[in-house]
Amino acid sequence: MAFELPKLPYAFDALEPYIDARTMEIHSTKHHVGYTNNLNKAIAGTDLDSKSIEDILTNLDPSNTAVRNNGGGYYNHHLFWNVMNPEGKGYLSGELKDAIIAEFGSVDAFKDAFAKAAATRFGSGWAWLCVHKGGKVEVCSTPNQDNPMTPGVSCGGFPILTLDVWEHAYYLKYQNRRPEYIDAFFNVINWNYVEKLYAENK
Ligand code: MN3
Repeated sequence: MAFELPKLPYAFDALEPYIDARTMEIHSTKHHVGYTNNLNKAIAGTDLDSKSIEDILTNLDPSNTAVRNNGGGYYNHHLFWNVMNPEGKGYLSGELKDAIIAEFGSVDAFKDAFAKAAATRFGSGWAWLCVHKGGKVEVCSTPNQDNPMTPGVSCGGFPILTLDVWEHAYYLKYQNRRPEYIDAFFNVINWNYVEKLYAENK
């Protein structure tokens, strides 16, 4: 059973001026399509063919680089599209806000920690906010397309917020200015969606 490309939940230009339309178009119709197609090729005819993407990433054989890179690419981008919203829908509130303040001391300190994780990830990768069973949250980053669900990566817990820091995610608009792209991201976070993932996975 092949994975289908998840549809972008808004128009290419919906995140302007923070993330430009051309980047969103190429990112979703070229990069995400590529990961999806290559994941399907990598699992075709294997026992992974009938598994969910969460199952595949949780039980990943790290030496299976085709599934590691493309399964991560498939899942990570789908999450990334959904944690963004044209109006920056909602604001950080409720039990997720409480958990963030418990861990970092303040919302601003959390933003600093997340921005630092994103800025200091050398080369290509992702910054994450994850939730552990019991409700504790963690900020971390992974290289390449690694996902926190996979045992042994430099992150733990269930991912509820993510930022793509591959150059293809920002180079057209921001060139080498990754910190500006990270700042812009905070304007388009869909906190309603992040809070829903927190509540479902804490
Ligand atoms: Mn990407």
